[in-house]
Amino acid sequence: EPARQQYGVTPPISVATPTDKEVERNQALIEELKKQGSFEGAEESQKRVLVLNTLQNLTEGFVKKVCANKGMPEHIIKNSGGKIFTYGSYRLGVYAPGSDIDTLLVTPAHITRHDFFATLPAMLQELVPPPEDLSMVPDAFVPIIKFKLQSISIDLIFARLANVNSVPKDMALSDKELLRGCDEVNLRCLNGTRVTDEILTLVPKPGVFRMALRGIKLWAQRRAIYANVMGFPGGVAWAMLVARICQLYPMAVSAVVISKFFKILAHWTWPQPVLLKGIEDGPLSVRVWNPKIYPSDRGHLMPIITPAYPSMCATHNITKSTKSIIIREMKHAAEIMDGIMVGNLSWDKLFERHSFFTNGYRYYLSVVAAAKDKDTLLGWSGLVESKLRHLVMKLEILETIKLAHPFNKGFDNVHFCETEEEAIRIANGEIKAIDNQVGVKTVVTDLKAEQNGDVEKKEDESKFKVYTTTYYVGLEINTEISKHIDISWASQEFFETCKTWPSYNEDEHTIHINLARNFELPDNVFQPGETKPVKKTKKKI
Ligand code: 3AT
Ligand code: MN
Ligand code: MN
Repeated sequence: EPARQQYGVTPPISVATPTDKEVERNQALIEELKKQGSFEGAEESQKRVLVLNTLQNLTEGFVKKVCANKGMPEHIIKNSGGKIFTYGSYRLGVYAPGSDIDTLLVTPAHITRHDFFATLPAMLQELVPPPEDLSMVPDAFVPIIKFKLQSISIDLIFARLANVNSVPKDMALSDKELLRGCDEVNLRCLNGTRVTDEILTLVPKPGVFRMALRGIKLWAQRRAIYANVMGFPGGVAWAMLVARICQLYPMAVSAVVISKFFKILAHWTWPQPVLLKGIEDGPLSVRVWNPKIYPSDRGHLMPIITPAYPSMCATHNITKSTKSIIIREMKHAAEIMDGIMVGNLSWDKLFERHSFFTNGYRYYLSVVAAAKDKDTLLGWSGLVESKLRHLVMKLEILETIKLAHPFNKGFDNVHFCETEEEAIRIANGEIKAIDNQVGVKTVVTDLKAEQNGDVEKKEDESKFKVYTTTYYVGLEINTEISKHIDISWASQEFFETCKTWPSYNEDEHTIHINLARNFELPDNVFQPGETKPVKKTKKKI
C-alpha cells in the first residue's frame, strides 16, 4: 500500500475502506441524485466545453486587439496570451442543469480593467450566434459582465496580474507570488478560482468529494439553509465543510462522508474554525483571518476558512439565530442518516422539503421592498436582502424573541391598482396587498426570470403598478416574558440601515414590515400540495 499523505490539519479519524453495505448505500445515493435532477446530460455538458473554448479564443483575440490598439510591438502582441479560468459549481464539478458557468478572464499587466469593459462587450456581440441578455456592472464589489451564450448563463469577471507580462494557456493561479502588486479588486476576482482550485487539491478523492457535495447542496437547498446573503453558508462554505470531512475519512465513499458530515458538524465545538490546512502568510499587506488580532474575526460564530492565501472567513454572515437553525438541521439530518445507513430509510427522506411556512412559526415578519418599476425594484430589493441579517441581529437582541429565522429567498409580486392613491398605500403597507384584496389585482411573478418579465405587458397599461419583493422572518416567541411583540425599534433601525444606501431615494424606494400570524400568510409562499396553517378556533361548548 502506498504511503498515505495526511490531508488537513489533523490525522484522519478512520482510514477504513467501505463495506459492501456502504457501497450499496452509495449506489442508492447516486440513483436518488439522478432522480432529483442533480446531473446534466452529456450533450449539455459538451456544450459547456465548446462555450468555454469560444471564450478562451475570444480572450486571446481581446488581448491581442488591446495590445495592437496601444501600439505595442509585435512580439508582445504575440506573447501576451490571456486565459479563461472557472470557479463556482462548474469548477468544482457539481453543476446542475441550468447552472451558470462562473468564469475569470486573466490578462498580463498591460491590459486593464478599463480595456475589459471598453473592448470585450463589442467583441462578444460579434460572436455567431451573439450572446443574449448581456449586462455589465463595472463598479460592483466584484465587477462583472453577464450574458448567455447558447442559452448557458455566463458570469465573467476580470483580473490583471500586475507582475506578469504573459499569461500562457497552461498557467495556474496557485502561486501566491502572482498576487504581488494586485489591487483589492483584482485580488477579489482572483480569489474564487484560487479557492476552488485549492479545495480540489486538499481532498483525498475528488470524485468522492463531488458526489458528497451534490448530496449536501441538495439537502441544504431543500432545507432552505443555502444562502450566504441571508446568514447561511453559501456554495463555497458548504464545499469546504464537505472537504474537511473527506480529509477525516480519506477512504470512505460519498454516502459515508455525508453521514459523518452531520454527525461531526452537528457537535462541532464552534467557534473553533473549520480549516482545510494551516493558515498561510504571504507577500501582501492584506488581512488574513486571525481572531487573535482582529476583534471582528473573533465575532465569527461558525468560522469556515478559505484555504488560499489570503485566507478569509466564508461564513462572516452567520448570526446567532441562523447558527442555531443550521445546527438544528444538522442534528435532524444526522438522525435521518442513521436510518438510511442501517437501511430503514431511503435517501429521499434526507432531501425532504423544509416546512418553514406550513409548520414553522406562529408569527412571521414580512419585509416588503416596493418600487414603481421592475428595474428600480431589482436594485432596491437586492439592497434590502443584503441588509436583512442586520434586522435578524436586532431582533435577536429583543428579550421577547428567542429566534429570528430568515427565509432564504424573497417572493415577487406585481400589484395593479385603479388609483395612484391605492398604489401608494400598497407600497407603504397601509393596504395588505396579498391574495387580491380590496380590488387590487396582484400577480405572482419572478422578477429575475426574464421569461416572466413581460407580466406587466399583459395588463392594462393605464393602471398604476407597484412591484414588491417580500422577505419572511419566522419568529419564535419567548412567551414567558411577554405575549406582546414590539418590533418597532428593530424595524426603525433596519429602515435606517437600508436608507443609507447611496442610491436611496424616498420617492422611488419604499419599505415596510408587517407582523402576521401563520394563517395570514399569502398563498404564493406555499407550494402546490402544501396546506396553509389554519386559525385555531376556540372550542365552543
Ligand atoms: P450554481 O450551480 O451556479 O447555482 P455556484 O456555487 O456556482 O452554484 P454562484 O454561481 O452563485 O453559485 O456563485 C459562484 C461563486 O461566485 C461563489 C462565490 O465565490 C461567488 N459569488 C457569487 N455571488 C456572490 C456575491 N454576491 N458576492 C461575492 N461573491 C459571490
Ligand atoms: Mn455558478
Ligand atoms: Mn454565478
